[in-house]
Amino acid sequence: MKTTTFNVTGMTCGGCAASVKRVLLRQEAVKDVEVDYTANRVTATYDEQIINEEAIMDAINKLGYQAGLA
Ligand SMILES: [Cu+2]
Repeated sequence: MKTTTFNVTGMTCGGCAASVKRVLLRQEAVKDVEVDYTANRVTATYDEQIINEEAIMDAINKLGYQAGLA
């Protein structure tokens, strides 16, 4: 299990935070997600054998936000 913090821009409210959280938790390999949209931060805990940082960032980007490694 690995925990990574991503820098995510474009989130403006609790609804954005909830969307990001929902889409990541839909992946079975993602076990926990914490979002602080005021700090542009998303921290995810996941099974790194199944999913990697790029796939997590892709999922966030598909929602219309811009994810990078923090
Ligand atoms: Cu929002």
